[in-house]
Amino acid sequence: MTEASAPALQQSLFLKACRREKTDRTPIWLMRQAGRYMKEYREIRARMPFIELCKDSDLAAEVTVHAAHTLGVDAAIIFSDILMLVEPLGFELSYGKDQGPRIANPFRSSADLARVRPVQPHDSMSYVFDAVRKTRRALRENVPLIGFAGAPFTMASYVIEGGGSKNFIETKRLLYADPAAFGALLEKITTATIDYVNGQAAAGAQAIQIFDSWVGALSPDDFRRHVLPHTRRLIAGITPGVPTIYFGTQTNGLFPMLRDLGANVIGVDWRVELDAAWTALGDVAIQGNLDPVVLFGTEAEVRSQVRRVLRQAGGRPGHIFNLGHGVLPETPVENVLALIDEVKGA
Ligand code: 1CP
Repeated sequence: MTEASAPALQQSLFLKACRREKTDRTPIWLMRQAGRYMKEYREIRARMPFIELCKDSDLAAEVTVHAAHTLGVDAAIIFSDILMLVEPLGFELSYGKDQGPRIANPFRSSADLARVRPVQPHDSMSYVFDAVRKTRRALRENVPLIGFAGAPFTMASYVIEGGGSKNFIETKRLLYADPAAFGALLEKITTATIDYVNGQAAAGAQAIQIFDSWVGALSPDDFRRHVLPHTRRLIAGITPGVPTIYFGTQTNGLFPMLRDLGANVIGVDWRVELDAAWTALGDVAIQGNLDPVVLFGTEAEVRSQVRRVLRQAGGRPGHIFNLGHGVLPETPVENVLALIDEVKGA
């Protein structure tokens, strides 16, 4: 039997919820559960740059497993970054101290298409597959491992802007001025991403999350015409039987279209009531949706907001508790532990 099909894993709370089966309690994990809010992570990062840490499969596995086991969450996520895939695509990636990602040679026009390379993930991303194998081996047998990648639009926004963005002016400028070049870029990213996430599943990841963190910047019409077909192709290309989570923020206006993506689980942020989101999204599992900034409040407030989210889920099968976006760097660890304790005790 392959590890991925081991009964303890397949009967885990998280994978049952992905399949919308009834569970004894609501499973929980947290986006960015391994990161700067943890002392042990800051100590490792003091010794080495972020990209080096991602490429050291032993340390990457250790960071994932340490976070999952100390928090006692119901799933672990590979320690990496959505932007790592841009390197083999032909972009020069760096992370400044306490800054987000920077790309030195951004994509700005159709002339740049020629330098976007096809990716052979088994060569260029083998360090991630090694990390998946090592992490899977070290995790408890009932804790599923989530592999991940960025969605085509969110990835394109980084390579076009050259980093994070507020208004996505360069991204939209290209989309409106040369939709064919924009489409060709998304096509190349999508093809590379399919092979990349399937490689993670083959190495031992039990589920795949697609991060579309910035998709909420698009109008519904632009999303439908220029982005949705690529995202749907990505999800359709994921190995059958591997549950897929599609996560975005500020996606309320896109809900009717997200039903067509083919994902098993949709992640929603706190800008929408969980029960309203579920009604709009229909027959899917739902992941979310506590505001990560609630964790900066009192413990009593954290616990009361957890109960509110659980009330909204209303005991429907297929709720995976999570934040509406990642844990922020300055978050008090005690409140993260209180959050998890409240979900588990409910
Ligand atoms: O130590 C450091 O200084 C680096 C901080 C850091 C970390 C811990 C970055 C830089 N990435 C990560 C890890 C990471 N990134 C994980 C694995 C850890 C876990 O979840 O436990 C994952 C799943 C990601 C995914 C990721 N990277 C997303 C999607 C999720 C989200 O938060 O929206 C995005 C948008 C990124 C880009 C990125 N990488 C790093 C930063 C600070 C950012 C965001 C920058 C921006 O605002 O544009």
